[in-house]
Amino acid sequence: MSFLPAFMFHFRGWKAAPISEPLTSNRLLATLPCMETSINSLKEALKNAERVAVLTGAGVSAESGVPTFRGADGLWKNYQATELATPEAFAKDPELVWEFYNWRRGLIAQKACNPAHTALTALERLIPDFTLITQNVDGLHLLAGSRHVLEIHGNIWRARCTRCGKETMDRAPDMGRRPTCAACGGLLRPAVVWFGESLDPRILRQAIEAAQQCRIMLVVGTSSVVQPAASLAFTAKSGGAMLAEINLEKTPNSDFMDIVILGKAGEILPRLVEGWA
Ligand code: BJW
Ligand code: ZN
Repeated sequence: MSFLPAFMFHFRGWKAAPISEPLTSNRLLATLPCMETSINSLKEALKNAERVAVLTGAGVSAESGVPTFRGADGLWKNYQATELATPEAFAKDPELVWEFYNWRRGLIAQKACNPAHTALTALERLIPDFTLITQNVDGLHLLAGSRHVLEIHGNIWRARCTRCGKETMDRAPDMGRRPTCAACGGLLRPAVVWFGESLDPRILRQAIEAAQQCRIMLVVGTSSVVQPAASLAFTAKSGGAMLAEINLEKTPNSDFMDIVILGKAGEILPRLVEGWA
């Protein structure tokens, strides 16, 4: 059997990403008093903050059923990032890369935003100066109604021409094996940021400014291993911000945080915005 059919079979057989380290009832009980205090402290701090930045990652969409990258069943546990999410991979085999992205587009097209996305739209309405920096390419923050969103790793629903650079938005779940530009006929590529590629300097600059100027940064559902996104928390801290992390598990940045709340984004974030007087 060739590589391609096996690859396709796996894509079709994919299930929603499970939570990598489930909170057992014992663990939840053990952490509950501390977690309650942390949630209340963070909520009070948010009520007094004029400027807030939020950095989100794949964990925010996990409860919508969108696979994460590095969890037990994450994309990069089952597939080589170097074969699918680098410019070299695309140059070598654009059809394989498009197959991967078409599969993900088809999957994400069926998903809806979850209470984590909705809570962040509510937080944006409560905070005078709010910036949502997301590494997610699924577009679910925008679908939920968040307005000031910086998609630092691009958007899976956009494609960019490799010849003329023109970008188009296309929500078709399947773009075909070798989609081409309507303007010049050049080969299209997904308008996402692959490993080894620079982030859009304009968007990155806005993200850095938001991190420098915020009073609180929430870091939600990211493993904090991919740069330069992970460093935005350090930028915020250097500017004097309070850092709070919401994740199922500790990350390499946890020790640097002022508050760490272990739990599901879809459960913790709604609690931060409920009942503001
Ligand atoms: C939940 C949850 C629930 C689950 N509730 N939580 C400095 C040092 C070393 C290396 C580098 C460096 N600077 C740059 C690099 C190279 C590279 C990099 O960072 N490599 C590291 C991995 C080592 N970075 C780059 O190449 C970047 N480019 C760049 O910097 O250009 C200049 C440059 C290049 C080369 C060298 C030096 C400078 C570009 C990075 C692009 C990343 N692209 C991807 C793919 C996007 C397109 C696509 O989707 O196909 O972006 S990779 C993938 O990782 C994706 C994500 O946005 C990104 C981050 O992943 P994320 O969101 O954190 O997801 P996970 O799965 O890792 O974590 C999920 C988390 O959620 C977990 O913690 C769970 O516990 C948690 N969770 N359920 C709460 N319900
Ligand atoms: Zn073109």
